[in-house]
Amino acid sequence: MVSRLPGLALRVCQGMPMPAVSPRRPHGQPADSAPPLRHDWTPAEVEALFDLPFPELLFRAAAAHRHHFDPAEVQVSTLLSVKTGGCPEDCAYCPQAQRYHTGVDATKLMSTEDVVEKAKQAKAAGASRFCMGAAWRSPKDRDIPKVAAMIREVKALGLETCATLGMLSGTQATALREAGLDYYNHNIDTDPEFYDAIIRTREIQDRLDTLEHVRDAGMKTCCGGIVGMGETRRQRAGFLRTLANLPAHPDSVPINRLVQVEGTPLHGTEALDPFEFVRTIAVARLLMPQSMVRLSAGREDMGDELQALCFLAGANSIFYGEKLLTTGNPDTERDQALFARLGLRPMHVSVDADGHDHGGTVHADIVAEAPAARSAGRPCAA
Ligand code: SAM
Ligand code: DTB
Ligand code: SF4
Repeated sequence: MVSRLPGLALRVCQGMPMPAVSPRRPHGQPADSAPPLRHDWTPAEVEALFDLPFPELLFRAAAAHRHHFDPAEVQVSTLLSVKTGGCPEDCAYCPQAQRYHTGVDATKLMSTEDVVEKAKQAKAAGASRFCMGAAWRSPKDRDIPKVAAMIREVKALGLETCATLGMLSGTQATALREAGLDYYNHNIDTDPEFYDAIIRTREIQDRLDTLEHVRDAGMKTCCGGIVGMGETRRQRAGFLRTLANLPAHPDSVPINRLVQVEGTPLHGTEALDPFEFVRTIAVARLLMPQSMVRLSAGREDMGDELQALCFLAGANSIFYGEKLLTTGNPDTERDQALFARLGLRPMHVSVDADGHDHGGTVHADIVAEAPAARSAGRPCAA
C-alpha cells in the first residue's frame, strides 16, 4: 500500500485553494515592510548574523520566513538516482565517485519506463516535485534526448520536475527546458575558499557557468551545498554569502549535512554541532528570504527536535522517501508522524495543462512588491 502525507493528493491533483487564514506574516505587519532582496552581502555582515545569540537569530529568521511563506507549509520533493556511481570526479564527500571504494555499484541510465513508475509512486506517496540525479561530471549530448523523454513523462504526471546531471552547456540547458524541466540542481557545495580542499576535478567557476546557462534557459535554479565537511564558521558564512550574492537568489537552496560514507576521504570528519547546523539554516533564510530553503541530506540521523528547530529557523522543504541517491532518508511513515506532530502540511503545488508550475514559493502580493523575484524566474502564485 502506498503511504501518503495527509491531504496532499487533493492539494496537488485538484488544485484546492489555500486555507483562507494563512499566517504568512505577523499580525499588523504591512505588506510593504520587507526589505528588498540583497546581492551585496559583506563577509562581516554574514558573520555577524552567525554570531547572534541563538534565540535572536531564530527569531529574526522565523520572522523573515513568516513574511514570505506560510510557516506551516513544507515543500516535498522525492529524489531518484537515474544513473548511479562510476563518476570520474573527485568530490571528497561523494559515495558515487569511482575512485573511492564505497561499495556503490555503477549502473547504466535507467529506462524511461522505470523512472515513470518511480515517479508515479512518489506522487502517490505525496511528493510534489520529482528530482532525477545522475552521477555524471556532465551529460554527453547523446544522453540529453533520453533524459528529455523522462522529463516529459514525469511532467505529464502533474509533478514538478528537477534534474541534477552535472555541468551543462547552454545548448543542453535549453534542450532540457524545452522538455519541460522546471528546476536544475547544481550546488556550489562550499565556500570558494574551502572548495579546493573538497574538489579538484572542476573549478567553482565551472559551477557558476552552469548556473548561468540554467538561468539563461529560463529554468529555476536549485543551488546549495554541504556543511560539516570540516569548514570553519567563517567559511560557512562565505558559502551562504556566495549563494546570496549570485545574480539571482537560487529558487531552492538545499542545505545538506554531510552524510559520512565509509571509503570517502571525508569519512571520520568531526561532526558539526547541531546548533551550528540550525544557525546555517537560519542565516540562509535571512540572506535569501524568498527562496525555498531545503533541509536536505542528513535528516536520517536527526531527531525530531533538531528537525523542528530547522523548520523554526526557516527551512521549508525536504526530500521525502526512503532513499536520497545512494544513502538513506527517514522513511515516509516517520515523516508523516513528524508532520503530524509539528502541525506541518505539504505545500500546495499545481502544474497546469501547459506544464507551468504554480508553487507556493511566493505569495501573489509579495510578487507584486518584489519584481526581482520574477526576474529570478520564480513561479507566480496560482
Ligand atoms: N553529479 C552531479 C553533480 O555533482 O552536480 C549531480 C549529483 S550530486 C550527488 C548532487 C549533490 O549531492 C552534490 O553537489 C552534493 O552537494 C550532494 N551530496 C553528495 N554526496 C553527499 C553526501 N555524502 N552528503 C551530503 N550531500 C551530498
Ligand atoms: C542536494 O543538494 N542533495 C541531494 C540532491 N541535491 C541531489 C543529494 C544528496 C545526496 C546524499 C548522498 C547520497 O545519497 O548519495
Ligand atoms: Fe560525481 Fe556529482 Fe558525486 Fe561529484 S557529487 S563525484 S560530480 S556524482
